[in-house]
Amino acid sequence: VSVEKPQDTWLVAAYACQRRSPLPNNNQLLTDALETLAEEAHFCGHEGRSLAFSRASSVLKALPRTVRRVQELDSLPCLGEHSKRVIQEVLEDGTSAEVETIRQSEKYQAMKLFTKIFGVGVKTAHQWYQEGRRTLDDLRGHPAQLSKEQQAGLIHYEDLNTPVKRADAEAIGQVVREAVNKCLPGASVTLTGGFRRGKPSGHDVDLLITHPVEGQEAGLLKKVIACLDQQGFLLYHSIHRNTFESLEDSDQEPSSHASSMDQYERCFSIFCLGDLPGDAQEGAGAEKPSRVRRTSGASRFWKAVRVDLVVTPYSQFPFALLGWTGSRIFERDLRRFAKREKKMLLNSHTLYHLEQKTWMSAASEKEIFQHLGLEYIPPEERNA
Ligand code: DCP
Ligand code: MG
Repeated sequence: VSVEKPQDTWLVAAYACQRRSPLPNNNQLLTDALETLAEEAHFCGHEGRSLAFSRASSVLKALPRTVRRVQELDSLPCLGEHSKRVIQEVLEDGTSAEVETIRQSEKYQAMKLFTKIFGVGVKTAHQWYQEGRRTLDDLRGHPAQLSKEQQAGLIHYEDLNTPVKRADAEAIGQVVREAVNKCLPGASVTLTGGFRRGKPSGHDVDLLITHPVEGQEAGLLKKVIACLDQQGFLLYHSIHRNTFESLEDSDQEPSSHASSMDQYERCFSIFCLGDLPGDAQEGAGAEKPSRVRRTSGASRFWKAVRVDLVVTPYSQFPFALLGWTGSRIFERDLRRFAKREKKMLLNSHTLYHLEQKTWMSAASEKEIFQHLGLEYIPPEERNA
């Protein structure tokens, strides 16, 4: 009589902020398929459906090895019938007919093309699609209908859709650090977003700026931008004012709307990443002074890179750092966990206890995890 060895089952927590999701992702073929479905649902305005596919994908990113059979997934949370069917198809055939049909569809391709333009969201992309536009040239023909941001996005479309390498992100971080320190000695610049999670490349460079003396950071962003612009680093920039009211000073409760957009003073910019000054090349597209360092590419000696600069008061810095490190699903589940399991509101500024009606301060990310009763997950394991 043989005793059947119980099948190894994976124990995976339901909230992404309770899971460790290191790189690399061992199930990329499956997560790519599920993320296409999530994206398609998002393009159609079906946010709940989109989130369900994103969550299914995220769960697979926590698995320590590649899935071979769909039965291995029985113990996992967040996997609905539809996701499982697609996973099974990909495991058996290497591809899912439903996913391939979406990828080939005219609408998906146009929406993808348009939403990859800096400054274009799903709403605008959809409107253009309805108007019968399909290509970037269809848009270039009507520049007056585009915002300044979108115009810059179109001009630099190819560069901005080429992954940014870590070395380039660090070079830009250093340039910003020098400018920041010239404007305000003692201020710090922290590389966040996907690069802080250890990703080797990303779509942009996310930088947080703060100063240990609260209040010193006021007015800093304008000066830093002027300094960078003067040196020829900026191809485009737009500053957005801080609209976050200090709620601690009022008796108002924070909005329970789980907004993912914070209200720090920030600058959306496009950087010019190129050769060191002095190597300036003649002709061939070297219209812009080049600064950071030489990048590959034969005919041109600079490239455009999206950079977000965000300024935070020191006391809010740990919340900003936690909120800007991501991943998106990790952030979403942190906020959902806080609200549903702990009756607390978390955003990129603060943590508020809804029942005790108190604000919870934190000097580090670790303290925020502690307030939430969560095990600390380092940035490298937040790739949910
Ligand atoms: N973020 C968020 N919700 C948003 C926008 C951003 O929670 N609506 C947070 C989580 C992201 C981080 O900010 O991880 C940075 O945003 P990015 O879009 O730059 O995302 P990543 O840096 O993770 O990805 P990429 O490597 O593509 O830049
Ligand atoms: Mg990023």
